[in-house]
Amino acid sequence: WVVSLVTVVREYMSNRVIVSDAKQYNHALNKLKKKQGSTTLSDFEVWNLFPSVGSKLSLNEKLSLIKGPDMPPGVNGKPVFLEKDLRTYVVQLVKKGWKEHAFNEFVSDLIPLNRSLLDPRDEWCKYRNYSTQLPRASVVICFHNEAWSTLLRTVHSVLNRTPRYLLKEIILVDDFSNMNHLQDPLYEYVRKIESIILVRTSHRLGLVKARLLGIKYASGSVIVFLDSHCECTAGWLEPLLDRIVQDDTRVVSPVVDSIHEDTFEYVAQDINDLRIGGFNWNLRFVWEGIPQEVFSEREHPAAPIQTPTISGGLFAINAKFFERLGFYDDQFEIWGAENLELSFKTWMCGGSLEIVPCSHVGHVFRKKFPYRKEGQTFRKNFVRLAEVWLDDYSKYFYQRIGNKKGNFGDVSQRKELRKKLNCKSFKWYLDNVYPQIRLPVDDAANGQIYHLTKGLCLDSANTLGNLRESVILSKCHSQGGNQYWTYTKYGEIQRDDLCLDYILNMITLFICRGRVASQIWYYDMHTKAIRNKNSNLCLSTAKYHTGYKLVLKRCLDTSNQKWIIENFDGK
Ligand code: LR7
Ligand code: MN
Repeated sequence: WVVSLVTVVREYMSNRVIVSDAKQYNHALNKLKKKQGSTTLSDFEVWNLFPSVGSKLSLNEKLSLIKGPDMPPGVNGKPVFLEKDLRTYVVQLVKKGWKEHAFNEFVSDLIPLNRSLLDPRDEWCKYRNYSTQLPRASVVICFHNEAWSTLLRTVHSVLNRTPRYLLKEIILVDDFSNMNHLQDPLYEYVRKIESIILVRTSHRLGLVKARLLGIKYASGSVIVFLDSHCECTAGWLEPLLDRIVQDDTRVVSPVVDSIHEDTFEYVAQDINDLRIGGFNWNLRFVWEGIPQEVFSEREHPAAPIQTPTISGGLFAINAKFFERLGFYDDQFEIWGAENLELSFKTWMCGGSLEIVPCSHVGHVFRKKFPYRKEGQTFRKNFVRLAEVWLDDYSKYFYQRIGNKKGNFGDVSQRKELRKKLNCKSFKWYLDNVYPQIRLPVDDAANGQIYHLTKGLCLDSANTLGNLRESVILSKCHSQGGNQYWTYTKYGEIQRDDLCLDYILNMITLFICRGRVASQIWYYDMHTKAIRNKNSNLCLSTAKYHTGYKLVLKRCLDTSNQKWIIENFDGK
């Protein structure tokens, strides 16, 4: 790839932890101090100094928009609520932010770039003695059209909460953004900050190739990756580096806390109810609880814990070890699969994965991706992953995508790498690292469930929490995915650990509850009816002006109650 612009600026080297480094900011700060004849500024005054690019509103206007007394907005990670009755042009600004970023950019812009956060660490963490030989880290942050305030808050949180001697540099990789604030204004802003390298790609690389590019500029012996909408908390880096200095084949992840997409509240995970990483047979990363056996053997809830997978965005890895693992598959496009690739190969090729609960980093979780078109699946990435690492288990993934692999390119080099590194089998990984995995039930029927004549399939986007309309009827597409079901020999209709359920008069997906009657569905091969055991009602189509809906009705052997469960042989 061609790099169009590289800037390394080390204007003022100093050992102090810099609170906020933009020249413009310091200049304004000094001016204000002089004017007031004081040396300290209130939080409020500091907040007022930050130019907010997103909303060009006056201070008074801003103040009038925000509910509640907290100043500056978002202080200590608190949520920011907007007043109910906003002027039309403000409503428009808020809408625009949501549309462009799928989070509340307007609110984010109201919060200082260097806002304070509470220390989310357990007391146990604060008395740890970390190695005196901690390595230095290069922090790589890739972004495509990120909002100004989330990107720079990520950067400032690193600068503010990382001891200088541990931070080699921050590498910002701009993956061909076209938003104005990320052009000259970003360059002007970061060039005044010591130890920031801004790399821009000359065409859209996608997150994996952008990371590979960032790695080339990393000179620290450890590389830390962050998404471009994160906030690091006190002492986040030391415990990660400490695990790596003890064993450089460890790949370690902080606890990923949540920054609310609407209010930007920082919500720390309770480490007594810690989540670790798993995956499902769509090859998507999922969060899971800690298995009981592991839980009871732990030294302390804040002690590092091994995990089958990591979420992929926030982690630290020894640069040499990463190189030995062949970094990432460089044919991965835009988004997805690299997290599991790294997870599988770390375990299979001699390393290990850990979550370190003494390290907390927040991330803005969002429900959709602004850069992703509806229906775009990045299938190629997942097929490449399955081809290289899953051995015979790849069949479970292929069933999920209707066995349509598409053109996934050449994977021979990645297979060679696996051989050269003498990596263990996927079976070994499942048996030893992820024994709690749910294997698809082989003796059940797997596939679509569709109406006999209407060409409509049971379809669910699989989101727990949205009971109403979580299961719908849509045109059959034979691509697996949201129309892929498992009909077990006990009569459950499942998707991973969720079961088709009839509760509160709603047909929905709910956690499988051990074969309760509301989750048992009898299929009659002759009448083709699907009858719910608890209610004794049958699945039916019902016509509405918006199209067909899935409902339960008294069993009457009518044409709207005739279904086919694919691959069901009557057993
Ligand atoms: O073309 C692109 N170029 C980019 O540089 C597309 C994205 N990106 C950047 C983007 O600006 C962001 O900083 O890549 C980063 C990840 O993209 P997100 O934040 O839009 O997606 P995400 O939060 O769902 O990403 C999760 O899954 C991805 C799969 O490829 C990556 O592994 C992300 O790093 C991962 N994020 C996390 O693990 C954060 C923890 C939350 C979880 C789960
Ligand atoms: Mn993200």
